[in-house]
Amino acid sequence: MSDFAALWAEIAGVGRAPGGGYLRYALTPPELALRDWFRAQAGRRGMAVTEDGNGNLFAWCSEPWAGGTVLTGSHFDSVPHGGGFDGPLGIVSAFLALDRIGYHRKVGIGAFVEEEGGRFGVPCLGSRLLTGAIAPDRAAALRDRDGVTFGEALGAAPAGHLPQITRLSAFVELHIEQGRALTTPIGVASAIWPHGRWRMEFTGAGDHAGTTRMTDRRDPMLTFAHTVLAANAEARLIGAHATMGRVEAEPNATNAIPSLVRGWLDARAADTGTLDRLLEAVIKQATERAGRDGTELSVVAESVTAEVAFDTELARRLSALLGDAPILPTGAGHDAGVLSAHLPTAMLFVRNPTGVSHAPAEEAGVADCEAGVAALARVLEALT
Ligand code: HGY
Ligand code: MN
Ligand code: MN
Ligand code: MN
Repeated sequence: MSDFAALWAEIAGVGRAPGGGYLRYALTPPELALRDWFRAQAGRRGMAVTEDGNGNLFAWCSEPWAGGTVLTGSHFDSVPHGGGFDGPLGIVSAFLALDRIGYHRKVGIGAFVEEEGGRFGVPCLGSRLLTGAIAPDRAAALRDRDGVTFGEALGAAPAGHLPQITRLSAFVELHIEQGRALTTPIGVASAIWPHGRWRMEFTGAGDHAGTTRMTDRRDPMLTFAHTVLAANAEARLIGAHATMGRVEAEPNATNAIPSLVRGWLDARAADTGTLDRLLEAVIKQATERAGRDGTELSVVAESVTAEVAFDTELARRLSALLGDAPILPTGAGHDAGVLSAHLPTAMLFVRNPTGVSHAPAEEAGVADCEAGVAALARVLEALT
């Protein structure tokens, strides 16, 4: 068994979900088990482990936060029934890359909390807190589906912005590629599409399914259904991506017209202008339809992530170092995108043969993962 396969096997069973994929929500038992594993791996390598008071964990070869340190790493949490590579691949690869190049370097490994926003709703919550991109009070008050707040799950008020982040000389995140764009084992990221999550609440009048005449209804499910179709159509028209993958209905009964439907719009586009136009078009259609249905619509932006252009020089340098690895953009969000506003940042992508992610079919071949470790080792060696 290769070094990669052996280390990967240690975590592959953690948080496997009945029904397929993984359930590794932030700060729940499977994710906490992975954090313990992280501490043990760091300890085995003589690395000091620190926490930043925001739920992010770090292992350091050198003095924590020392000037000129290169940080690498990713996240352990998953979306519901997500793949096992999205996140953990970057952390496992980081330990193995250091095994190759030695621990005498100014390198740290980060495990960022709640990257997916799968539990508390805001993606990249840990890196946003660390960089001051979200107020600690707002983060502390975010609730999961059981009503538990992030502050309660963390066991303390989040510490918020750590100015020492800017002392680091670079952040390099290795990540599985999440679409069908990469046909060689390794690629380098150029950009992240601007994207966001909007909670749309459609309010109508709850009533009896059997006795309410069709003409007397104010059914928010109709407005929601129209909005789902409109989002899809507008995204196709504009050349962007729109998804409504999460929905809640109240009272959620077969024999009652719902009083409320809550649907989340995930919208992404190659540039901000296109994203703005998409959002405007979807809201316009939803509002018009609400007028016809006698329902009401409110829209709340839960998180908006601006377009990220990674450091062009660094991307070119890493591509050349890796034998002219392709440089490509992605529609997926990453902690690297948040950190890129504060320090030179790059991402390495490992090929995904199924092209599927955020679903159980996400895959990466062992040989490609080994190539990823070798690539990250070369990069860390060159940057330190
Ligand atoms: O792209 C996303 O949905 C998340 O940031 N991983
Ligand atoms: Mn993800
Ligand atoms: Mn990820
Ligand atoms: Mn992501």
